[in-house]
Amino acid sequence: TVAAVPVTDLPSRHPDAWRAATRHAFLGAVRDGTIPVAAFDTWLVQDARFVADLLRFQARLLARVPRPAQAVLAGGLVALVDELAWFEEQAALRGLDLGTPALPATAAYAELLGRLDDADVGTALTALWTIERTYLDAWSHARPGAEGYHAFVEHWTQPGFADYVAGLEAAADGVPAPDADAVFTEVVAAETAFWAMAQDSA
Ligand code: HMH
Repeated sequence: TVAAVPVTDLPSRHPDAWRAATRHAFLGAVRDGTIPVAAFDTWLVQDARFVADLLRFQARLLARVPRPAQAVLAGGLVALVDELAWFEEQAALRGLDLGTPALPATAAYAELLGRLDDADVGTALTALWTIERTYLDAWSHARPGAEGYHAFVEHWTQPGFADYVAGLEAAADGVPAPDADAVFTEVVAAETAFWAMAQDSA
């Protein structure tokens, strides 16, 4: 058997895919203020849907992770419940309807999360780490963010979020995935498609 790959090696094993997901033009536009308001609002509504999908996925995954990973996943679940409330507040402030249907990239990402229910635990944990690590790095690229977007950028680059991602790293490395590269590239492609969806909507 081949030695397991630590998850933090995955970005450098797939540099082009990683760059596409974490240096996307959407983030650059949030940083420099050229993001069309409609594109940002589309992102916000679709991401609220994604967070609701992720919360359900993570609840199902929590039920089957080994003992040491339980605390980090449970803590993350509570954070996702708060996160949904935060999205609801932001949507209300901006007059957005969170009942807007899922766009194709959101629906495809939900379908990927559904398939991960049938994957081994190591693969699902590597996917979860990739989901969150991509977000942390992507929003870090948008720092400090243009006027009006600071709260969003800060939200996703808080030290507490980085700590959570570090916890997920330990959880994922505790249960090696049979094909970490495959699940990593699939998740990263879904993240790239998600940014592109928001940007192309405007
Ligand atoms: C698309 N990926 C996407 N949205 C998010 N909120 C996260 C990751 C982080 O939870």
